[in-house]
Amino acid sequence: MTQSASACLFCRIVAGEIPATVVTETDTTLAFRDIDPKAPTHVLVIPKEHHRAIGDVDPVLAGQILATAHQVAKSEGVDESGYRLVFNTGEHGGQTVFHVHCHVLGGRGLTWPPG
Ligand code: DGP
Repeated sequence: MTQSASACLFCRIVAGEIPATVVTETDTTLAFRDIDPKAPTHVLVIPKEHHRAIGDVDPVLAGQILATAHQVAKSEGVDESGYRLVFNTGEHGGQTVFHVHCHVLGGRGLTWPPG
């Protein structure tokens, strides 16, 4: 962790200091709409606890993030048509917010490979 939790954008969303459109939450995770959506469904699922990247998350919490992501796909109605889960990680992965987050993308045909 190179950023203090108090300075972290997503920790501030968890704390209610910065508004976000919350889709769902659990004891350990929060799902909210991306501010700059790249698909009709674009939701971010984060752990409420600050961790920099997916490699820093213990397997139980990682599973909770994935379970919430799947729940979001169902509640958004994209689980049947298909969707994509993405963890951008580090500089080459395109991570810009260093609080681990899972992008849930769906609602249109997504291309491959990514840019
Ligand atoms: P990444 O590039 O994987 O680190 O994605 C970070 C995402 O966070 C990006 O898609 C835009 C989103 N984002 C950045 N700032 C905010 C914010 O203040 N609110 C919300 N809801 N999303 C944000």
